Formats: sequence, C-alpha cells, structure tokens
Amino acid sequence: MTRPIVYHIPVCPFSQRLEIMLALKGQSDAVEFRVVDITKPRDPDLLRKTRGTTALPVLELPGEQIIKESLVILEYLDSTVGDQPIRQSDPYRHAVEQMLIAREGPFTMAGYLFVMNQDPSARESYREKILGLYRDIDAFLTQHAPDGPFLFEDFGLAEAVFTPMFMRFWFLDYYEGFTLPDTADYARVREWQQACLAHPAAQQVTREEIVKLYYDYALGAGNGALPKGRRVSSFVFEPDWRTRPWPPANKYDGTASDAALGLVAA
Ligand code: GAZ
Repeated sequence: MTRPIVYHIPVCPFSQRLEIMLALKGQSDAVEFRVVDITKPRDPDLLRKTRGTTALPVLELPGEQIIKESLVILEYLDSTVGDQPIRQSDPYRHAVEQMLIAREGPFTMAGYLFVMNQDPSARESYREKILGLYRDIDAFLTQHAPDGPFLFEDFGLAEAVFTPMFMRFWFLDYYEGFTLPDTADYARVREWQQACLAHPAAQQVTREEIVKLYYDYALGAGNGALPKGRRVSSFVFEPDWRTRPWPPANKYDGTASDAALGLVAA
C-alpha cells in the first residue's frame, strides 16, 4: 500500500505537530515525509497539486487528494493511522481539548510578531500581549485540569498542537530575553509547558537548531526571505546548523554577515 505523503519543512512547527502525534502512536513510518526547501522555487508539480498555495505542511493521499492546514491534517491522520486516536473519545472531553486548541492561532501569531518586531519601543507591548495569552491558558488549565501536568491523563492532542510553539518560543528567550515570570498567575501554564517540552515523543528539534535557523525571523524576515545585506538564508540545509556559530542575540543591531553566521565559507 502506498503511504500518504506529507510535504514539509523539517523545522516548521506545524509539521512537528504531525511528527509528535505519529511518535506518540508509535507510527512514525506510517507517513512518508518529503522535505521542501523553502529557500528555493517550489516544484511546479507540487504547486499544481496545491493549486498555487505554498504553505506547508500538505498531506497527499493516494489519488492526489490534498489536505491542507496542520490541525486538519493532524485530526485526519489521528483518525486513520494506528489503532487508537490520541484525541479524547468522549465528546465533552474532546470539546475541552478543542477549546484549548482554539487558542493556538492568537498564541502563535503573538510569538511570531514579537520575534519579528524591529521596533525597540514596541517590545513591551508585544511582551504584554503574549503574557496575557499565557495567563488565559493558565486560567483554562486551572479550571479544566488543576492537578496537571497535562490537560488530561497523558500528553495528547492539545499538547501535540502547542509543544512545537513552546519550542519555537525559545527564540523569544534568546532574541528578546523573554521568559515567563516566576509568579503564581503563570504557575499552571509553566507546569504544562515544561511537561510538554520534556516529553519523549516531542524531541524532533533542539533549542540550538531553533535559535540558529530562525535568526532571519528575529531580523524581520520570515518564511525563507532574506534580511537586507545577506545572500544566504538562515534556513539553508547546508552548511548544517550544527557547524554554525550561535548567532548574535542583539537583534536590533542589524544582521551579522553570511560568513559570521557560518552560512558561507569565510
Ligand atoms: N495555518 C497553516 C498550518 O498548516 O497550520 C500554517 C502553515 C505555515 O505557515 N507554514 C509555513 C510555510 O509553509 C512554514 S512554517 N510558509 C511558506 C509559504 O510559502 O507560506 C514559525 C513560527 C511561527 C509561525 C510560523 C513559523 C514557521 O510563529 O516556521 O515561529 C516563528 C513557518 C511562532
């Protein structure tokens, strides 16, 4: 039988959701992952299949049926791969996890805008914005899962959705000095975040990889775009991120050179 194909960017948080879910089920080989290099023009055949849209991940079923949007792909694969879904089977409990998942869009957007911000005077307002969303999640977890650490007994669907973002937000720590305040109004969400980050099914990326690859985001250039004065994206596969030095953390001082970043031979 031909396996479904996921076209993805290896370090993309949206595709890591799928990898985590498959790892939780012990079904990592049920899907074929095909890597797309977003620093290069998109393959015309894939562009035809996706009808001109470029956002990844995309799931292709045998027969060229295409499913877009990570949360939709996640639920589809959860229903069709392995013998038991990770989502809650009880309708009320599933509604609870869906309410939490409904918060991921604004949460992702807040972190994304914060890391990409180039105006030092706006930092505090981005910080306040994301802290407010963390407090909302704290209140939600305190209401529905006071004992923790997860929303239900085990790491599940909501955790698969949020964990990749918690990991991407390592770049907020590095480039913005942003961490959760050590106060009671964040205690429950901090516990959740830490348990998510530590789970063995969610170790597809490391802090070092995130910080190095997302350097261009910190300079305001997202999705494989290039900051002014640079010719090589921080998302390139070669040279491998492991061989590159840690980027400068002072994002408001302009870009380091391709050479200083280890993106080209010095
Ligand atoms: N809603 C879609 C989904 O599948 O859930 C979003 C998919 C998406 O934006 N994919 C990006 C993409 O394909 C790659 S992942 N872009 C190329 C294109 O042509 O559209 C990282 C973040 C973040 C948001 C996005 C990403 C990221 O906020 O890696 O941290 C910076 C893009 C935290």
